[in-house]
Amino acid sequence: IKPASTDRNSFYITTAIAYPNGVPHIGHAYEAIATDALARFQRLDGKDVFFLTGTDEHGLKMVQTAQAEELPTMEVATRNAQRFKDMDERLNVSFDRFIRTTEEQHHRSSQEIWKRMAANGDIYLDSYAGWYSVRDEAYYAEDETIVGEDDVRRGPQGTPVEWVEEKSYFFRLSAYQDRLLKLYETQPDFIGPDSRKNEVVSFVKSGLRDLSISRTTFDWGVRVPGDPEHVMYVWVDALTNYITGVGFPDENDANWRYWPADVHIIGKDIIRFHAVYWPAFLMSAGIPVQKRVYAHGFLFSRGEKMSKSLGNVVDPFNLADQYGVDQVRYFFLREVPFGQDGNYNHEAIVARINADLANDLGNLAQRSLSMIAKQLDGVLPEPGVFTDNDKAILAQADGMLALARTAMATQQIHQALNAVWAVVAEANRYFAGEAPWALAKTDPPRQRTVLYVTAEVVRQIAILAQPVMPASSAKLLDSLGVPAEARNFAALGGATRIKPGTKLPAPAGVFPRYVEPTAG
Ligand code: ME8
Repeated sequence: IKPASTDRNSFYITTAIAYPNGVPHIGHAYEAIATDALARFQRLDGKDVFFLTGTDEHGLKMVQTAQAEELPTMEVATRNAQRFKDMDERLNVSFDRFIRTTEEQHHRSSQEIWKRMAANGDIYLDSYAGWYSVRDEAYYAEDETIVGEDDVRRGPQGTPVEWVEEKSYFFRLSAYQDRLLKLYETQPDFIGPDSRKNEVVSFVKSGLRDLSISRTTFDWGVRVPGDPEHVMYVWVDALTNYITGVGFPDENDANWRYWPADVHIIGKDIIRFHAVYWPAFLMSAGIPVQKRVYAHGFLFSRGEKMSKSLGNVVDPFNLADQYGVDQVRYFFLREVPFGQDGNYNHEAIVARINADLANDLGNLAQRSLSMIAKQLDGVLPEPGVFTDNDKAILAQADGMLALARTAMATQQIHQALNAVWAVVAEANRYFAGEAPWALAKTDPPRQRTVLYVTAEVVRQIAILAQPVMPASSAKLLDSLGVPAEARNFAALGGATRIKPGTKLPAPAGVFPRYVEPTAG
C-alpha cells in the first residue's frame, strides 16, 4: 500500500452519506451547511480542499421502502439521491464529489477493503442470532434492548428490533479493543466533542464483540468476494465511501493524496460506527485511519427528533424559499452551538434575520456605503491620520481571523461567528459614536476617515462571513469594490487594507428584513 499523503496543505472533509429512503430533511441540510462552511473556510484560508458528500443506498431499509412504493430499488435510490444533490445545490453546498454507493467503483472499493481485512485474518464465517433494528441498520446485544409497555422490544435509539438468525461473516472487532483505546489516547483530538469521546471510550472499555458484517436474506448490497450468497452489511460499504470518494481502490488516483480525511462530520447517533468500527476496519486493511470525527447534535422541531420515519420532516427547500439560503445557513450555524442539540422555530429565525443581519450588519454597510455614494461621489475616500478610536476598531477587525481560525480548527463554527459579530456590534458603536453624517458639514476630512475605517472593517467582516453566507458576502464585497482575487484570508488581519480611490458601484441592500407575508 502506498503511504498516504503527508501534504499538510490538503484538507479532506466529509459529511455522512444519507439514506435516500426518503427526501432530505432539515437534519441533512444542517449537516451539509455546516460541513460546507468548514470546507469553504479552509479553502479561503489557502488549503487544497476536497469535500465529499453523497448517498448510502444499500441495506434493508432501502429494499423495504422500494417494496412499499412498488418500484425497483434502484429507481427509488436514483430518484431520491437526486433530491439530496438538488438540496445541496439549492443550499450552495460546494461539494467536490457526490458519491452514490451503488456506483461500480464503490463496489470494487468495498470488495477490496473486505479482501484486505480477510487477508489480515479478521473475517470468519459463523452464524448470527440477535436483535436487529432495520431503522438503525444496527445489531444490538440483548442487554441493550428493552421491552416497552406496548410489548415492543426497542434498541438504545428507541427503534423497534427484531430477532434475526442467519449465517454471517464476522469481523474480529474484539481484537481491536486495545489498539482503539491506544488510538484515542495518542490522538486526543480523534473524537470531538469531548462528551462523545467519553461515550466512545467507555463503550470500547466495556468490551467489544465481533461484528456481523454480512447478510443472506436479501441481495441489495455489495457482494461478498468469493461468496455471492452474502451481501455486505450496509455499514461496511457505507463507511468505505470515504476512501472510494478519493479514488480507492486505485491508489494511483490523483485524489488519493487527500487520504486520510482531516475530519468526518456526522450526527451524534452514528458516532460508534465512525469512531469504533471505521478505524478498526482501516487498521485491519492496513490503511491509515482518519484524523478526526466530529459529531454534531440533533435539531428538534416542536421538541421532537426529526426523522423520515417519524414523519415530522421540515423541508429544506421550503425553508430556503421562505427565508433565503444565506439566512437559513446563518441561523443554524449561529444559533446552535456546533456539537450540541438545537431547536428551531419561525420566531427564532426571524429574530436572527432582522437583528443580526438586517439591522446590525446590513444597516451598517448600507448607511456607510450610501453616505459614500451620496456625499463622496461613490469614491472610497482617502483616510487621514487614525485616531485611537479608529485604531481600536481596526485592531479588533484585524484580530478576527486568529479567533475564527482557532474556533474552526475544532469545528466551533458558532464561536467563529460570535467573534465576527462582536466586531459587527463594536463597529456599530464606533459608527454611532463618530456620527459621520454630522461630520459632513463640521469636519469633512474626519468624515472621510470614519467612512474609510468603516468600509475597511465591513470588508474584513464580509470576507470572514463568506463560509457561512457565500452569496450575500459576495454581494457585500462587490459593493465595496473588492476584486475577486482579494477575497481570501490572505487579505485579512491588516495584511492589506481596502483601497482608497476605488469607484464603488451603487450600494444594493444585501440583507432585507423579514416581513411576514400578509394573509390572503
Ligand atoms: O445515518 N438533526 O443516514 P441518515 C441533525 N446512512 N442531524 C440529523 C438529524 C437531525 N434531526 N437526523 C439525521 C445515516 N441527522 C447513514 C450514514 S455514513 C457512512 C452513513 C444526521 O440519512 C445523521 O446523524 O439517517 C447523519 O449524520 C446524517 O444526518 C445522515 O443520516
